[in-house]
Amino acid sequence: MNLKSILGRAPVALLAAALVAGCDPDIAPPFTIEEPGAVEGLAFFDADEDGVFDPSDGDYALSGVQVQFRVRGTNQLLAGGTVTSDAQGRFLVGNLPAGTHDAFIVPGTLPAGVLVCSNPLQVTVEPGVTRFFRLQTRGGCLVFIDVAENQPPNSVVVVRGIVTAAPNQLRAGGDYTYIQDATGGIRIFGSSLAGMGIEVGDRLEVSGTIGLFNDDLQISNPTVRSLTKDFGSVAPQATTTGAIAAAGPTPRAPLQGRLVKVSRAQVTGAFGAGGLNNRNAIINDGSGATQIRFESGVYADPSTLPATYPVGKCFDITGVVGNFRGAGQIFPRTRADVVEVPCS
Ligand SMILES: [Ca+2]
Repeated sequence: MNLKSILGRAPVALLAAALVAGCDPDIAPPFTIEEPGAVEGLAFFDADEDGVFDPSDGDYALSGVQVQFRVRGTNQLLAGGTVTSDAQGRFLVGNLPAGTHDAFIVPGTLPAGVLVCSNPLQVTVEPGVTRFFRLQTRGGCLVFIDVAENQPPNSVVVVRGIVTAAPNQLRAGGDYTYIQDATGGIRIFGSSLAGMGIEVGDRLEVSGTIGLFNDDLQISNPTVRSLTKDFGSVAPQATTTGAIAAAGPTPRAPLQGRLVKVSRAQVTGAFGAGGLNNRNAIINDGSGATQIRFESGVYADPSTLPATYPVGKCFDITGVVGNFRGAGQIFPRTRADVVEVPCS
């Protein structure tokens, strides 16, 4: 015996009391259940992400997409509730009970690189009415940076964050950009961002491919989706050389890709010494040794580095955290990011 058959015979006053006593207000009262309704749908790739199907904007219909209409919040299929889109992307399912149901898009029936950003979607069926249902798919879904970082390699991801290192700061070719959101920071790799006027403090939304380069996590082949000038600032997180070194072997460590500051770090090995690249030196604030690396946008010519930052001197250093094959590094973005301080 289901809820409807119980309540269907209950006095109205009792039913009202039951509803007041805490029944889910989203569930339509059973005595209003009437004739079934229908859903007519259109599955399409929304190239310009405006929610409207317009082939002149590059949108196109998707055939063969299977949609399962289910009892909301469950895996239980509604009778006759499985449909597949036709060559025009259209589908029609009739005889659905009135109410709000889940429309679950069977992921394997979407073409490669096509995503739904929320699955299942909700659709409300009204009695005696054919409801139109836009099944919007996209090339990517905006996620937090820490979610993007944990996607399988070569996944297309969409992230948005405040720029902490602008394209032309770190590398002369303009191919390193760093952004950060509340969950983390990450490098955007690609010179296509240079020349767009992107500056520190802008908010940047990009799509691209997540992956590792020399064990450092980055988003490659970026496409800028939006740029908001002067959005805000990111304060460097105080950290230690030991913490940067400890994060080095873990590409998805929270510190990786973040803007940080270490204080009173002493240069303990000369640039290029001990088999290091001549842009790298060992620094230590007493918590453990890590590397500082000056990229070509900060010093085009690394030959001056040993004299500018000699062994034994101490510096407060702001920069973004990365690693090279597991060795933790801090990358100052400008020469002003490195300030000499007394060692004690
Ligand atoms: Ca569109």
